[in-house]
Amino acid sequence: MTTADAHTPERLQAGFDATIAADQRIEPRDWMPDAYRRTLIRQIAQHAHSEIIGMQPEGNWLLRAPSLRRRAILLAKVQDEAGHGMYLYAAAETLGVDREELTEKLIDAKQKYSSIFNYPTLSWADIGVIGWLVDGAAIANQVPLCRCSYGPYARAMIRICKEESFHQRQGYESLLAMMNGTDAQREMVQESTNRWWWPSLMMFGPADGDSPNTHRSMAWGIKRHTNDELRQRFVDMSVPQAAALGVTLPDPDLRWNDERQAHDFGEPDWSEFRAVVSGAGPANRQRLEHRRRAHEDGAWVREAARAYADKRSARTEAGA
Ligand code: FAQ
Repeated sequence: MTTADAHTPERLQAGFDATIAADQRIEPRDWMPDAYRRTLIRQIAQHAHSEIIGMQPEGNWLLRAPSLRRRAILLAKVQDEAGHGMYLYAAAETLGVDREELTEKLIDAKQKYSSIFNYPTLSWADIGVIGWLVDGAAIANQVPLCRCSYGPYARAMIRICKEESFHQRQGYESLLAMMNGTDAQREMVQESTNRWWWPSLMMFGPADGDSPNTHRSMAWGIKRHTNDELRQRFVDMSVPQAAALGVTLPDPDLRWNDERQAHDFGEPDWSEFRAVVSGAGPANRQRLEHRRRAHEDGAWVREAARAYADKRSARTEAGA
């Protein structure tokens, strides 16, 4: 076989298919179908944007945390989220897109971010519940992504999941402290759980029958489970945690099904999900406006960094 033969479209596709079938990783230097590249850029960019926008609901409570210890923990968590966004933008860049371009698409509302971050944080209990339920759902969804077929994404996810695990625990621990406090604190935790439960279930995406991307993403080894499988796993995981905490999950249809060895549960309000995803959620406008403003305010930092980099490379060239 000549080198030219090895690069025919059929052979390139066959090489890609063989790598996926052997459950090995595709790396940036490898040939990949355009649709695989596009799907990864879409998912990784949405994921990165979610981490960056996800800093806002919690940032809202940084100056109102009830103690220095709680503030330090929350600050560390929000900083981790910025870091996750950076790892993910870097992973997306290995696919040939530019972080600047992705940021523009986010602030122009041309790319999505997770629906969950379009809900407001109304009480301090929301910070604990975000750790418990939102990070809990993120972990259920993201641990399988550590085995994603695209190497840079899979490797970024390993580190992210370790940090998400700390995020989940700090939230749960903060709720335990409140549940051991006053009646008013217990009511606050229950009220917050009532508001966040259904939006957390929506984080997993539409029901399998309405998910246009799942089938192909699973065939490519990007997603390892369907949206409904992961949602079920999250419900089964959360029920004993809610019981240990002493809160009630706001779903009258939630019960153990012995035959399925899993919990039955009610249907999320999919019309609400569609509204939030299409920009009409309670805080969509506020989140994007805030992000846009932060981007404009940061222009001088980007300019200074560029000028510094230019100066260094000019010096290196002069010295060479
Ligand atoms: N929100 O065909 P599918 C975090 C869109 S990070 C908005 O099922 P797919 C950390 C979907 O993009 C949370 N849009 O799509 C943290 C698609 O639209 P498109 C983010 C959604 O990709 C914690 C359309 O609906 N995590 O929480 C949502 O196969 C605390 C059809 O859907 C990730 O991004 C949604 N919930 O499956 C930070 C994980 N669901 O693009 C701060 C990686 C679906 O065709 C504080 N992503 N859509 O126009 C994934 O696993 C997948 O992309 C899914 C969606 C499962 C989210």
